[in-house]
Amino acid sequence: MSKDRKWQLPVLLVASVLAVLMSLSGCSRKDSSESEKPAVSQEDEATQKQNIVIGFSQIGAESAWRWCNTESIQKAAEAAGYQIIYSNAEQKQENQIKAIRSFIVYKVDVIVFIPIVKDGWDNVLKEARDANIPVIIVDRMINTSDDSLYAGYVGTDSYGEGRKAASFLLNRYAGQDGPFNILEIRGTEGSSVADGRYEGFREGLSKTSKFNIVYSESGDFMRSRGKEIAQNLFGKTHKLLVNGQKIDIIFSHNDAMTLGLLETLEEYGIKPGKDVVIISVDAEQAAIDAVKEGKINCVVECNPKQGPTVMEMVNSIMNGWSIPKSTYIPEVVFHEHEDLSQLQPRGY
Ligand code: GYE
Repeated sequence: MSKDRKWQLPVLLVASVLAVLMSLSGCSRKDSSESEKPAVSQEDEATQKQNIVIGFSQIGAESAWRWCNTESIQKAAEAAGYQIIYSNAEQKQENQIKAIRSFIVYKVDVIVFIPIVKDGWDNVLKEARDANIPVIIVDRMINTSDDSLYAGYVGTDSYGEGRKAASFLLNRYAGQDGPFNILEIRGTEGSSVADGRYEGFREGLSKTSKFNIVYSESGDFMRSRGKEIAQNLFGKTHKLLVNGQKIDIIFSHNDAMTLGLLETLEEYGIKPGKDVVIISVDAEQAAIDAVKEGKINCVVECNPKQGPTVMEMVNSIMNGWSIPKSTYIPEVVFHEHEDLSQLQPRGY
């Protein structure tokens, strides 16, 4: 991943170093009257873009997906000529709240933020609204009754991803009676994507009664947790049994957890993709390779390359145009028996 990020600041330092950065980078805040000036030459336009500052609050670096997502947003900002202040919250909501407050103090032009969980943002977003700073929510969604707290959302249809995972199973087991037992490994507790995948999966499966979700646990979207869950469940017997019930299918909410799980199953002599059907979400390169090797049966794509769309939204906002309240990035499904040899490298 890129090592040339302009500013990558520990969250607690954000507020204190912002003033220094202003002088170092020569970036000065555009005052509101500037935006009312008439059209200018291309050169001037580029200079104006340079003056636009985005405060970007990212969740952390829990997966290859997340790394790619961070890079996509940073590179797209750079390509568009915007300055970006990056803050990594290291998986803590309180760090995100502090980062957003720092962005408000700095008077950034736009806040781009990826909420780790759904709840608990209203206060800080009201502060941003009071300061007239538009907020673009990316990737995960918030729970709020006040839509005016954000300009728009750009991200993934996690409910749809859950449904796609279910419909893979409906097709794969068509004509078979069951029952089939499912183990689910969920993403971060309280996050919109884990909830969406959870609900969409169940909604999709509700068309038949032959699937039973017999066990579900959160692995926080982390590879180490996927490994740990498999160790705790199967470590003693080295058999695909949970509370005495045979597991036929594992649905894992992301590739990082799936890859950790695969490693453990193989250590125990269990063949993923054959002894147990594996469904994952994200479609990072390692998961696509596992599909090719027959170790994962289906991967529902979740596209981390959200940067260019986010920058289109920033551009619209800066021009005073309204943006759609929700924009979903298109996503596909990869599955066994599909020829994936011509697939472009995923880049993450
Ligand atoms: O699936 C996972 C990441 O929020 C959609 O978070 C994202 C999820 C993605 O860490 O790998």
